[in-house]
Order: sequence, then C-alpha cells, then structure tokens
Amino acid sequence: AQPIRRADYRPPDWLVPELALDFELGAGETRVTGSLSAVRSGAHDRPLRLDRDGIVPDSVRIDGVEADWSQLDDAIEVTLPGDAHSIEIAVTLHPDRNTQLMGLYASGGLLCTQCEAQGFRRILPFPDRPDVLTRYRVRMTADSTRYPVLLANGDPVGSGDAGDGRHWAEWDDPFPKPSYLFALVAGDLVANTGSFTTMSGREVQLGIWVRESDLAKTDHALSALKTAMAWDEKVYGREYDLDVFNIVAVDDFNFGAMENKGLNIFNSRYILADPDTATDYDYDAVAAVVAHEYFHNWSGNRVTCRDWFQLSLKEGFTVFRDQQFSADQGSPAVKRIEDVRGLRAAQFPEDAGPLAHPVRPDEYLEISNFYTATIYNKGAEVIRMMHTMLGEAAFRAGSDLYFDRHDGTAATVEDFACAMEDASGADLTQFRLWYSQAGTPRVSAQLSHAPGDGRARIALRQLVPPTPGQPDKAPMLLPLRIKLFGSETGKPLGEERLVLLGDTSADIAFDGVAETPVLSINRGFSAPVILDTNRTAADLAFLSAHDDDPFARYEAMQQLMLDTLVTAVTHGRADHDAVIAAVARTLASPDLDKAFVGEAVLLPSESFIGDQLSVVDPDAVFRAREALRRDLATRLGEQWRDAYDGAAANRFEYTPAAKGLRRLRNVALGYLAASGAPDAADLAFAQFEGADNMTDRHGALATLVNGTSDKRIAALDIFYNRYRDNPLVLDKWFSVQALSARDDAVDQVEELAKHRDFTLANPNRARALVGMFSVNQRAFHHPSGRGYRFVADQLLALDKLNPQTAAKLVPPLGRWKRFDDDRAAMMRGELERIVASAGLSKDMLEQAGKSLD
Ligand code: BAL
Ligand code: ZN
Repeated sequence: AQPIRRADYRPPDWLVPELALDFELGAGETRVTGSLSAVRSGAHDRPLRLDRDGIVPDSVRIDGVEADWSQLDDAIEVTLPGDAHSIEIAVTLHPDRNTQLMGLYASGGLLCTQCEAQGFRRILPFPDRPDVLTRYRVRMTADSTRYPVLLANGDPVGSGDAGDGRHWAEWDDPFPKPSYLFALVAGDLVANTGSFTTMSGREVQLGIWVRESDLAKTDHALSALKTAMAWDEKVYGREYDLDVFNIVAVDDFNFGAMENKGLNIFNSRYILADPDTATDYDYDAVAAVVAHEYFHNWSGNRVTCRDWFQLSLKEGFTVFRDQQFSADQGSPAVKRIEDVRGLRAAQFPEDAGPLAHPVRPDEYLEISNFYTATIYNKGAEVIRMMHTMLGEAAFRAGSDLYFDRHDGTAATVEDFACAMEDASGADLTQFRLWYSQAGTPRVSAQLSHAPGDGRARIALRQLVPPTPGQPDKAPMLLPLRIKLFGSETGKPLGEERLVLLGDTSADIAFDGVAETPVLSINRGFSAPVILDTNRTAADLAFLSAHDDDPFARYEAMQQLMLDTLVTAVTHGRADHDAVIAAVARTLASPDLDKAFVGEAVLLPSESFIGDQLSVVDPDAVFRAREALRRDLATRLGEQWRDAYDGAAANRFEYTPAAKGLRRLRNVALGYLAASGAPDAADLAFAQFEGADNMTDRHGALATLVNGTSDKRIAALDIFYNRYRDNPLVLDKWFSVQALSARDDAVDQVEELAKHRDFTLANPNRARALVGMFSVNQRAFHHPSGRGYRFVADQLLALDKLNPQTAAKLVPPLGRWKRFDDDRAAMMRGELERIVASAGLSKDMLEQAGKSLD
C-alpha cells in the first residue's frame, strides 16, 4: 500500500451539494439507495471517483439511465459528460456481518453507524473526503417492532406507517457536512429528554437514547449536556443550531464517542452512570466526553477539516475546550494534574518511539492509526500554549475570527493560526513548528544566584530530539511560566514571568533577589516539555510545601519522588527521607483540597519511572517503587490511618468535595495495605462490602486484587456475581485483574482470556483485558516473554475482526528499544510474527511495521 501524503492534496474534482439517502433497514440485509447531485469543480475531464470499501454497487444510474462504471480496489469511477448530473447508486449491506464496527453495523439489537474517518464508503460509494460538503436528507424504513425508533442527522421532518409491520421516518440536515459526520440509528430505545433554550431564545429538544433498562443511568449525561451547551455560549459565544440534539449509547464502539451532526453516537461507557456502577472517574469522563462531542458542533462540524492531516484542527482544539470545561466544573489544579499525567503516560512515549509523528502529520497509510495522543493531547497543548501567550481576551478574539471566517467550510491548521495572529497581532511563525516537528523538547534550566549584587540568573537550553524521518530540528518557541521563591521566607520573589524561549539557549536575569531563590518553572505545565533543572531534593521539598501554584507543588513532589526512585533503580538504594517528610507535610496541611492531596501523595507510575531510564529494568523499577511505597506506608502509618478515617462519608454525593474525600480515602487505603497493617485486608473488605458507590467498591477491590489476602478471591466473586449482567462493570472486573501488581498477574490474565465473558468482538472488553495488561509494566514485561506472546496472539485474533481497535494496541510492543537485549529481542520477535502473518490489515501492517524500525 502507498502512503497518502499531505503535499499531494488537491481540491475535489467533483462536488456533491445534495444527497438523498433511502435505507430499507434490516440487520441481515439493508438496501441503500443514494441519489446525489455531482457538480464538476474547475475545468478538467477527470471522472467522478466514488470511494468504496468492501461494497459493490447493485446498480448505478446517471440522470435516470443505467450506467457503466470502472471498478478499482478502493473506488468506482464514473465518466460524466456534462458539468452537473444526478447519480443514483444502489447497494446491499449486511450490518450483522460488520465486525469492524465501521459503516453500518449491528450492536445489541440496534443498527447504528460510525463513519469517521472513512466509514461512509462502507455504506455508499461516495467522495468520502472531508472537503466535500453535502446537504443530506435521509429516509429510513424498518420493522416497527424491532426498530421503533429511527434517528438521523438534522431535524425530523416526517414519519409514518409503511405497511407490513414497517414504518418510516425522514430527517433533514440543513447544514452541509462531510460524509464522516453522517449517522443513523434504528432500535428499540427510550429517551431521557430535556430542553435547552439557547442564548437567542431558541428551544432545543434534547434526548439521551438508551435501552429501557439503562434509562435510570442517563441523568448525569443529560445534565452535563445542558451545562456544556450553556458553557459554550458563555465562554466561546457558540450557540446550538438545530431544533433537536440527540445522543445514542451503544455497547460496541471503536471510539469513545462520535460527534455526528445533531446525532452523537456514544460508547455506552461515556453515557451511563449511576453511583452503583460508575466511579468518580467515570462520572467525570461522561461529562467531559459529552461536552467534547457537543463542542465539536462548532470546532469540527460548522468548521470542519480540509483533509485528515488537519485532524488536530478539530481534535486538539476540542480537547482543549473540554479540558477548560472540566476545569471550570471542579478543581482546575486537579484537572491539570490529570491531563498532564495522561500526556506523560501516552503522548510522551509516543513522541519518543517509532510511531512519533507531528501534530500535523505528513503522511499516513491508514488514517485510523492517527487518532493518537499526539493529535489529540499534544494538539490540545499547542492550543493551550497559544492561549497562554495571547491571553484570554485575544485568544477569544482569535477563536471568534476563526469561526466567522471559516463557518461552513473545510479549514486547515494554518487557517486557525492565521486567525489567531490576525486577531491578536502576535507573530506565530516560529510557534508553528509545534505542528510540524515531532518529539518532546527537552529543556535545561540552571539557576544561579549572586547574593552580592542581588541578581539571579537562569541559564535555559532547549533540545528537540530526532524522531523518525526528522533527524534535525529547529529550536521551538516555548512559553515557560517562571517564578522565584525565597528559601528563607518561603515568599515569592516578585511576580511570575512568562518567558518565551525561542533560541537554543538564553540567559534570564532576575534583579533584587535578596535571599537564596528557589526556581518554580513551567508552572501549570505551560509548555509540554521534559525539564531538567539543578534543583536539589531540598528545593523540591520546599516547593512542594510553599509554591503558590498547586500544580507546581504537585510537580515538585513528583520530581522529588522521581529523582529518588531513579537513584534507587540505578544505585540499588536511595534515601527516602525527603519524600517521606514532604508527603507527611502535605498530609498534615489541613487547608489543602483533599482531591489535590490524593494526587500529590501518589508515586509516579512504573512506566513513567521507566521513561527516565536509558534501559528499563521493569523488575528493578517495581522493586524500587514498592520499597518506597512500603517505607512511606509504614513510617506514616498513623497519618494514613487518620487520612482514611477522616475522609469517611455518610452517603454518596457527586460533588467536588465528596469526590476529593473518596480519592484520598482510597489512596490512603492503598498505603495502609502496603504498610502490612494486619487489619488492612479486613478494612478493604469492609469498605468493599459496605460501599454505597462504585468508587469505594472498586478502590477496595483494587487494593485486595493487588494483595495476597484470600479475601481477594471472595471479593472478585462477589463483584462478578453482582455485576455479571452489566458489561461496563464487568469490564472493570477484567481490567482490575489485568492491572494487578501480583506476581501471578500473567497467569491470571491468560486464564481470563478463556473466561466465558471474554470476547474480542467488543472493543471495550478487548481493551479492558488486553489493553490494560499491556500497560501493566511488570506483568507485560515478564522475563519469560509470555506477556508479549499473549498480547501478540490477541492482536492477531482481533485484527481479523476489528483492525482499527487491534492496531491501537500495538504501541506497547513497539517500545522494545527501551528494554534490555533479551526483552527487546522477544518483543521484536512478536512484532515480526505479526508482520509476517497472512491477511494482515493495513492498520496493523502500518503500526507493527513501523514499530520494527
Ligand atoms: N471524532 C472522533 C471522536 C472524537 O474525537 O470526538
Ligand atoms: Zn473529538
């Protein structure tokens, strides 16, 4: 297969202003008729190319006359004599055989669609590219009993009886859209309904559609939707534009959710929530994803992408918008901590490995492989940096200009940057390198102080590492928020400064520094970089107690823990005192937000510790981390006990304060177990049995599953029997075991893959076991290589069903260069076995093939 290159972009030869779709729906067989208007664009004599994937037209008619077409591997071509024609194409689909979950497919008795990025070509041969904008009218006819509800994009315009126990419905979307935003759903669904009055006074009918048995779990999503609609009006001036906004939850879904115009389709895990089945993390994720998909109505739908290389135009901006939204709903510092932790867990390793690519890639084989942490999360960091540099008001002016200029069109990343420049007067020329250069910049900051002349200097240097296809990099523009604190008084030494580092090196001077300064830098994670400073353990401990930015306090604590753990791994031992004192002080600070405390006292993950090492020894990392954990647990035994008891709540509430208490309580429980306290397992089991919410039940279960108490088996059985009919909670039962820190985790996971409830056909279940296991650093990297073999076997089996989901699970195997020779050889061996397998998908070939380099 040949890569698609950004440099080869050419505007479409033919436009399709209108499309009428007629579906005779059935799970076994669906007949589709598409009637489209094709209009020649520009002077050329090229045929009309209609992309297709796995479908062959039953017939093609041009201006009412049966026509010939040429069939290519991935398209059909029709030669058209004039400049405007009407084309009618008929296709037969088999939704119940569609295991890829792209196009029209069956899920739990429903029929639904997923078209981003290139699923529409599995429904109808069509110019399936985002710069072809079309006005859709959709008619559906289906069995009235099996599919009493028929939904599509836009507004409903008619419905009625179709005879023979069938009915029909018609929907009309007045907003021209690319084919990837097409959607329909047919099924036996009920709705939690509501309404929202927009800022100009229009009433919008809202519906969250689910199976009847799930209706009670939809209030949180509905309320989040209303909050998001009001927030987007207030913060971005964006108003909703149709009479209805529907969301449907389905169990089998490759993505988290999809922003189809007026008809969002969601993975049910991001809709359904009640205290008994959803953790606080789930509740937050439901609100964030509901908001994210809603925000796409402007950043993605009203202004869409010219081509898929511009994917971050909508995804980076929309992730930034959903991050701002979530920060506004609770603690901004804790939200930032979570986002940065996610970036370091997924994006930094991606940027440092064989699959590294720029936020605006230059080429791809399979676009599905580019729905990555780089496009989404680093893309969001790029937008955040613009926000930081321009300031709130100028950023908003830029976003208004962007929406005004490009409404109803397919735009580029460059268009976004130009709008920001034009509205603010800023010059983003050098900043654009964030879109074109891959790799995480490394920044060195060395603070020195001359007490005599009251001057402090920071020597800054940056280095952007080579990445595949990009050996040499130019220096980037890095916005670094910097502040100094007096080591004696603990007070700020002047205001925070925003330093824009654009050269390879720079010297920054601070005058009037009378006492020894301590450096707080990259506050709020103002630039997504890896930092190296000359701060001592004492400096970091000081900042963890005195910095006035809670995020910076967290960062200082993390760095202190990380330095200690890296020393322990590389030297076999380390002094834990500074970490223990800093954690003790944080636990003893009554004014701190409990959610913040819960985050701040957590040790860095094994993977993040591994990322600091030139060669990762997963067993040594595990041992060092466990030793520090045990030491923290035993030496602060009473404080953990107080934190645990002090965070007890009477009954479940979903408020920031109650969430914070639950967070701290579960972290404290983990430390009590690590301390070897004789009653720890009883405490965990009592919490497990007595919990009135999933956060506490799941937290207790995780503690038991990581331990050696025989209560582990009892708790797993109780949990399984209680939730065996709830697929989302059963996913937790699989994932908590896949993430186990026990020595026998690989055995357990191999057994779980044979469990009657395990199936690769459901992406959530596959990710819960295989995906989670492959980020369990110690178990996945078991010295026998069994973990690698297990994952490769599962990926090969999954690739046959669902290549898109399979290919996304390749990256952990692709990190082979980071490990010792034995492990690297075994990991490579599995990748080679995958690449050599017959009938491999393009998705897998690209991911596994590149991972070998
Ligand atoms: N556009 C794919 C799903 C999402 O990012 O919203
Ligand atoms: Zn998105």
